[in-house]
Amino acid sequence: MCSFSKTPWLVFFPVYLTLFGCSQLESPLELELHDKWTFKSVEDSVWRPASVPGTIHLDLLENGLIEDPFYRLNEHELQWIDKKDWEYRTSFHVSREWLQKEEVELCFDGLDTYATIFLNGRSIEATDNMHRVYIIPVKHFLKEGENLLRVVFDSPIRRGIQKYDQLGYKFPDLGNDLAEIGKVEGQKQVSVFSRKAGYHFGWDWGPRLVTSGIWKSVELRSWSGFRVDELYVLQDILPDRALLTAQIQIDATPRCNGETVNVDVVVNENIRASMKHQLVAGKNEIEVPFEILQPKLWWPNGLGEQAMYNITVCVSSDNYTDSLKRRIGLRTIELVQEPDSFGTSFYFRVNGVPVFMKGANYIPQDVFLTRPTNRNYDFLLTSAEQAHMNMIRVWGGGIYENDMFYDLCDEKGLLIWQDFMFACAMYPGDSSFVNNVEKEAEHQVRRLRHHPSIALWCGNNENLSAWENWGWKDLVTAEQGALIADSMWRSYEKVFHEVLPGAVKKWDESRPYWSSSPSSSTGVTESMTEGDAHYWWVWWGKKPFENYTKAIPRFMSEFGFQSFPEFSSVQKYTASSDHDIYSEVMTSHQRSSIGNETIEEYMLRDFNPPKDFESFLYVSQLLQAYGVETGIAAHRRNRHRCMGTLYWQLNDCWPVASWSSIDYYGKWKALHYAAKKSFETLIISSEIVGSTLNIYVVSDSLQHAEGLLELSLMDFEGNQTDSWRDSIRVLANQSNVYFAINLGELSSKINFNESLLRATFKGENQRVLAEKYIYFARQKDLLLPEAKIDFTVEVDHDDYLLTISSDKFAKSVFVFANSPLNFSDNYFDLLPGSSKTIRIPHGRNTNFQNFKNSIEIRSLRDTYP
Ligand code: BMA
Repeated sequence: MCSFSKTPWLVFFPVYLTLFGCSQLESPLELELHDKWTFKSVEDSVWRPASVPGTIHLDLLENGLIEDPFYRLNEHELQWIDKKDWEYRTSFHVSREWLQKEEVELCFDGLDTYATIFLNGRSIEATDNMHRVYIIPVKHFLKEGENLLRVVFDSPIRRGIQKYDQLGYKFPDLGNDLAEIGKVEGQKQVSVFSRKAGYHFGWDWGPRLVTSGIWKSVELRSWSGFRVDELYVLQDILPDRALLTAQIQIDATPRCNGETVNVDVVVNENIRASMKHQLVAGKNEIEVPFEILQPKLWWPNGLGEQAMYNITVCVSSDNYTDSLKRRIGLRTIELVQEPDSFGTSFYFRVNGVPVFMKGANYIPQDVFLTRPTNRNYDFLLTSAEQAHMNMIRVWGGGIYENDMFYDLCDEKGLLIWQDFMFACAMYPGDSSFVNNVEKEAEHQVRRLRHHPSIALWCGNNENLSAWENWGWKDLVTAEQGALIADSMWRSYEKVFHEVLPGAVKKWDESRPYWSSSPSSSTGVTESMTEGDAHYWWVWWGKKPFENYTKAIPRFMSEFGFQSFPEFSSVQKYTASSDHDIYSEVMTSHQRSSIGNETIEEYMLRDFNPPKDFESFLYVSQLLQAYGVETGIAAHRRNRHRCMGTLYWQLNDCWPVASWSSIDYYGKWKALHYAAKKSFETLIISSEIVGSTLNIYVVSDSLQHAEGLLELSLMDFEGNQTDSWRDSIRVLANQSNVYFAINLGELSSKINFNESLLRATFKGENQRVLAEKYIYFARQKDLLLPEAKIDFTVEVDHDDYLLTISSDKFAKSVFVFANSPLNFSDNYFDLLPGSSKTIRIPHGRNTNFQNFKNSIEIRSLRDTYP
């Protein structure tokens, strides 16, 4: 579908017929043009089958012309693809009925990126922005019978170089700097000129594979009379009713000038408001007020239901009819920035309630954007929901996601921090660039504003920090002169302080606009006392994880640490001879300039050196989980100051060592299991201050919780040394210390290296509401016993139930089983003499015996030499 999603007429038609009895009316026609496409390089003569939507690399792969770009070093061999021009063509049949319509248009939902479109040999459009929709009136180019459609893509590199040469100066651009592989353009920075996903040019977690192609759907549409172009619902939510206004746009042809149409607003299946309107030729803008009494509100994940309403507008005249549907949620959202004792707050208030945001940063799921299926989208966002996230940040170096992504976020209660697609670079500000951005912003804001999940629009990712704090301004001034530096900053101001906020104000006024992440206000770099922060002193600055407990911002929109994918994933993109983190293949699938050495350095601070490659991968995941959960817990404990924690990053776009919590193949890393626990509504957390161990209970619930806090001190053999109990009332939406223990007193009773404190908060009927094992020594100093770990498996409907038991304490128990699906828990600690049952969905075609035979269990102790 084009810029909006229309009601499939066949679905809506029966309802409409029953409601209004308008069977003879003429409605718009739509035809998807996804068949019979072929492609070739412009200088070639052989046409080969192509997929639309698709991308050049996948077409070459499908035709056996290239090897899997993600396997071993194949990416390096494929850098010729983006230096060539490619063309695609198809033919389609047009009947007389189509040509009798007053308007016929060809609609490209997405072209990547420099395309010239030819219809029956005539050039009808040239494009230069993959984030825009192109709608071309084609009635006069079409003929009855077969029509030939051809799309020629210029090399994005060549077009970038042309722009660079015109301008003659260099824009700082991190993405482009990162990608050494395949760069023929020397020092010329080309990616910033193209309105194309920045990560295609390489990133510190992604390959350099610069695609071209018809990456979204193509459609022929025709209509006569009028068409409903837009429906947007303005909301004013009062305690007992929602006062709504349907803003409707109707496009009418001269034939309908002066004709009266009937406009009905339908909520779910009931007409709520009707009016008559006299059309004028061209655009008609109509507002229809209506109400929903006792509205069900839409809530973020964890706080309530995600109630949604289908709003349909039906417009009909004596001869024509059309309709358009939106699925909306009723809720208020505010970004609250008020002076307080720390500086200025930065939090989201949803339906009047301050909500602590828990989540992660999202990048595109594949470098080849047409590859992820609906199931992949559902899997990833379900994984976020299962980890109790309530916010995802769509990062600015990728794409504005497809409709399904936002529909799923609406359904799962995942709020979206939506960046505009600008990241880690300075961009041009000439009028053609700015115009292009204006059109992109209008299209995307109008497309996405219907979704209750969209919480905030953000101008860019890190452009401001890079300019002000990473030395870019000084570098440009020194290398290219103050005039060029000034002009770069003016371009920045034009795009991020004028054009983008202007588009949000015009099309989506109720939503906040934030000019750059991180920043403390418009044009002012980040601070720990206001705005949002990206804290990279851990990782880039090599500071200890403990720094997360000291550096508490108002809203943490990025922080993170890398790990490797698990061994079964690494096996998919390597040969066994590559199994060394410094092998050529493994280093090629590690794009951070400081990646392996940083993982190793941090690992030795907290863990013993792992005995082999496989153990290294596993310990790297434990390390990442430990680091990030330290940060999450600190942010949540300090929720009076910091009201959000979004770690970097949720997912991967190819198989690689990265900051992700879910690898490219969908395997949850230790971090994802840890995030699931750390983001629970109620958590127990601890902090040592001086010689006191403070036990916190943090609650994101809107209700207080009464219960018993039980603390049990034990050694690794299972002997209980001490215990405490206290009845407590955990206050709603707060973090507080509910118990304190003097460590000095403990030291006489236990050996810190072989003891732990089990803290449990129990509600009615002994139900465990939160639980945490607290350790007193670094993991490498724990005297882990050699535990005997056993398991049994049984089948329970669609799941396998795996019960794992251990005679002694076992740390970070990792279960591997031959299943593409993730488990209810993994990488968990087992208390001495205890057992734990985890659930593993068995998916399709899994044979019980094979599954059982595939099970392997390891714990941290097994990685010691
Ligand atoms: C963040 C992101 C990305 C980058 C990541 C890891 O700040 O915005 O640009 O991949 O750091 O370095």
